[in-house]
Amino acid sequence: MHILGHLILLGACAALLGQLVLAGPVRCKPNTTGIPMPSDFKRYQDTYQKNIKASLGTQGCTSKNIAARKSWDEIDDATRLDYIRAVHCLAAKPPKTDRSLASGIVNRLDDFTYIHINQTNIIHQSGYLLPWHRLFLWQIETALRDECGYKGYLPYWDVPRFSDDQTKSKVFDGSMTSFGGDGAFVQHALEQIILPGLVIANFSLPRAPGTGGGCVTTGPFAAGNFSISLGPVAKPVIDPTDKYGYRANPRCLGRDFHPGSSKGVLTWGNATTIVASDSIKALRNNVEDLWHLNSHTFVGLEAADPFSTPNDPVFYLLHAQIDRLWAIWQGQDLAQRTFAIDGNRTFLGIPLDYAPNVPPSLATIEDPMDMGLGWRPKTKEGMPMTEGGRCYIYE
Ligand SMILES: *[C@@H]1O[C@H](CO)[C@@H](O)[C@H](O)[C@H]1NC(C)=O
Ligand SMILES: *[C@@H]1O[C@H](CO)[C@@H](O)[C@H](O)[C@H]1NC(C)=O
Ligand SMILES: *[C@@H]1O[C@H](CO)[C@@H](O)[C@H](O)[C@H]1NC(C)=O
Ligand SMILES: *[C@@H]1O[C@H](CO)[C@@H](O)[C@H](O)[C@H]1NC(C)=O
Ligand SMILES: *[C@@H]1O[C@H](CO)[C@@H](O)[C@H](O)[C@H]1NC(C)=O
Ligand SMILES: *[C@@H]1O[C@H](CO)[C@@H](O)[C@H](O)[C@H]1NC(C)=O
Ligand SMILES: [Cu+2]
Repeated sequence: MHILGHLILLGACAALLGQLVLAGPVRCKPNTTGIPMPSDFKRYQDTYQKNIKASLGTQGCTSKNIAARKSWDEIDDATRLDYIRAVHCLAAKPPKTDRSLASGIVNRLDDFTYIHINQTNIIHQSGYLLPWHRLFLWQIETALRDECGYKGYLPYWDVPRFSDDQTKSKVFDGSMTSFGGDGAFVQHALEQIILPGLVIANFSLPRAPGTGGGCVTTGPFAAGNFSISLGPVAKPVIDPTDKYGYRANPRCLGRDFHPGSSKGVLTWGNATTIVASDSIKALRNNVEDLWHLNSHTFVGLEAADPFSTPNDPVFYLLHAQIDRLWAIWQGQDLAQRTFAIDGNRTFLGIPLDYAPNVPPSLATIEDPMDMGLGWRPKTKEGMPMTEGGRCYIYE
């Protein structure tokens, strides 16, 4: 290693030593994987962290108890294994949702997938996208900790750091401390998938074939050791007797990686564009157009079904990244941005087929959201990061 390498390593270790000198043996493990965070993105992240820390002290959220949500690539293997264990634990627990709502609900994870299906046409391409998913993430983080003894907090998938090749991330490296890799390759063609429930009959989106298409074969959620039941919902042909895939359909977890949706797309450049958005309208459009769809499309198959996407356990890390980008944007000016909202009350403002005559209208922060299991918070409850029981910061 040349002199500059030593200096950078020393810097990282010195910073670590400063924090951990009393906590036992120090391992100076530099970040050697992926594309380093560029200084312009880091400036936004630093401002967000500084402003959040300066805002603490009210409502029981303090610098002492604030939870740190970290990159999956920056937590240790023991924490990764504990997280994966807790996901399997929820998969082995009975559901809390009334099965008369969806007979295919099998386990505690399906409670989450069910309400996401039920709310899909309200919480995507709408004003509720960000606050609804923020509370959704908090609910599963709480369930993993309180019901399954997970000791850490929700990690995020460090998407832009691995945009060139996501299989270099510990999220998708196929090891037992990852979420497994791509699905097995299955020959398949481009399809039009229909999104049920919108008043535009057979509203459809194209779904291109990727590099997999079959069952995940590696890691802790591989076929044979993990199965899913609800969905798929968005399909080339909708069965009118099971429009939302609520009947049991036990199957493996499938994936269909689309490297082209990541390389040159889910980049630090686009992440920076998002956090640098100058209005809530620009922020929401940038999140949707540059990031949200593309990150789901990258994983593909189950994760790319807009309704039943939480069937793939990596969903929660994918959305933690989106929540992080929103958090960094909010954190540039907490007073002006925490409660900023933009967007319709339904998917692209399209009326729903059970309310075809309701005209498009704009979401407000007073609107109730349906989080499932009877919890109907106002939208504004899903917006702050350090109030109302939420108390976390992205590192
Ligand atoms: C690695 O990078 C992360 C940011 O992604 C940072 O929080 C962490 O401190 C870095 N670790 C080291 C050892 O430099
Ligand atoms: C969502 O669930 C409610 C019951 O809580 C039901 O009335 C409604 O039809 C469901 N919507 C969809 C799209 O499944
Ligand atoms: C397989 O799944 C079970 C629970 O379904 C879990 O306890 C176990 O740790 C998993 N094994 C592996 C190798 O992932
Ligand atoms: C929608 O698609 C179904 C098949 O999935 C077909 O039977 C029906 O005619 C289509 N409806 C319209 C309005 O195109
Ligand atoms: C941002 O993503 C778009 C595709 O959504 C891509 O065309 C563009 O090159 C990306 N920009 C950067 C700076 O990576
Ligand atoms: C709301 O929906 C209408 C009708 O689809 C659309 O023209 C408008 O652009 C939407 N507004 C927002 C902010 O999405
Ligand atoms: Cu969603």
